[in-house]
Amino acid sequence: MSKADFVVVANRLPVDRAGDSDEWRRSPGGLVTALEPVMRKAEGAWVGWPGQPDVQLDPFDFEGTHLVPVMLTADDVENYYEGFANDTIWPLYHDVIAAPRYRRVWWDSYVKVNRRFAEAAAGAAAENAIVWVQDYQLQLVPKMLRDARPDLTIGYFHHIPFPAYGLYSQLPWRKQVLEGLLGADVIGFQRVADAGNFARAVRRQLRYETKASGISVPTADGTTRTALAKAFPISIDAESYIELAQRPDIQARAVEIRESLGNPKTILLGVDRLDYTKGIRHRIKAFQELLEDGRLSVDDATLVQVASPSRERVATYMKLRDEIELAVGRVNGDYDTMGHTAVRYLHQAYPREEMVALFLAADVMLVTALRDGMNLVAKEYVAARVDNRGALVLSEFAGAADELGSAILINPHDIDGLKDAIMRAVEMPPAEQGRRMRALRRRVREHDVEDWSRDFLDALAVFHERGAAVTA
Ligand code: GDG
Repeated sequence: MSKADFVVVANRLPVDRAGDSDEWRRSPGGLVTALEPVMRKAEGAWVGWPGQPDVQLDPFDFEGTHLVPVMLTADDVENYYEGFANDTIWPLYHDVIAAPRYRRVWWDSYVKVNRRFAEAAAGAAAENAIVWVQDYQLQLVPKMLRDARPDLTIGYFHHIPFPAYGLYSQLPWRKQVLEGLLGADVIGFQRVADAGNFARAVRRQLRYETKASGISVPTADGTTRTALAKAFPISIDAESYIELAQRPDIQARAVEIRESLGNPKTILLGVDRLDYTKGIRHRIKAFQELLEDGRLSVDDATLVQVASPSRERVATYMKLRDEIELAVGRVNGDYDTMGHTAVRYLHQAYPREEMVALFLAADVMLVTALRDGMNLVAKEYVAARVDNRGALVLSEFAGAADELGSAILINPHDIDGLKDAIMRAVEMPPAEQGRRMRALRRRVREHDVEDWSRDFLDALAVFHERGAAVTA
């Protein structure tokens, strides 16, 4: 295969293989949808892990994309992925909600695996290609790639928060990670505040100069180049949610869901990966107290919580699952009746159609994240409400709060405030629901995931053109 002019590098390939089947399916992610048109047009390549350990695969083509599998051993999965990425970086970057563990063997594995990704990307990229690296699992790849292939134009997008300097500085490898990221020409963040935190860490740790979004990075030949560190808030494929929400079978399913819950007056909904950043316990606590105070009754309010299984081999996640299930069991034990349940808890993953039916069935959507890069669920709920009904309670600690100001914004640590906000949402008159929902939907439709990738790639194109001018 000839080399590609556009290469995406992500921890995972955009395909899945069910169990021991040999057949690949496109995985249903936002990133995959966002990049599909770009990939097809550019005949791009995608470098990533196929999802199963110890499986060595040759590159292959799938629906117009050239896929370049990177092999991870079971040890790599344990140390690079579950260890450094998900037990060091994830908790540290989410404001140490859980304690990050700093283990040198994990770091060594992270360096080794990042190098493997960088080498695979360097091998797949044509002369002067554009390479777009995704997320916190691969923070060292931009620099490794630039060292190996100075001809490339390199972008990096960070899907999770970048923490304040006081927290970031805990990281024993803080300088190496910053240098790794600064290998990119454009470093994209979800929020303006994340880009600001990054620039501050660069100033404090590396003493590089920053001006507006530009960072002066010294190069090997004694000159400097400018890297751009800026917010590019990610979004969703809004149109596809609208289409699903308009389907009669999905609308009928929403009615059926309400019926199977006993047609309560109010359905409250939470949809999250089972993760300690999502504030699921805070949400359950607030709901439980509202039942206890008599402000809500189990006869007319049910909380549906979908908590899709996530990172089940990481100890913190096992503990979290136990805590949440204990809390759900307590509330239900105290408040369930024969005919009504307080919390319908579902530790399962559902097809997208079922998610949209749930969005349509829910009067109140609860997004109570303690820290979240963006939170796509908030945007999906809004997009699905083609009837302009429903109310969104949204944590100010989720990136989505910067754009979705017409939601009821809350601080999830303030349980009394959260309870009041839930009651405001439950009691919100239809006219106000409509007013707010229209404003929320306008924003999500006007800035969808295609705008996101276009904005990012346009910023990167400026560097690409400059590079072309220098080589010419
Ligand atoms: C990271 C950042 C940032 C969840 N359960 C099911 C299911 N989902 C889908 C949701 C949504 C996606 O997964 C989750 O995205 P979020 O943005 O809410 O959260 P993270 O997984 O933590 O994502 C986050 C994001 O990256 C993108 O940059 O926004 O801040 O943490 O699309 O709908 N989908 C289906 N069944 C489920 O059971 N089909």
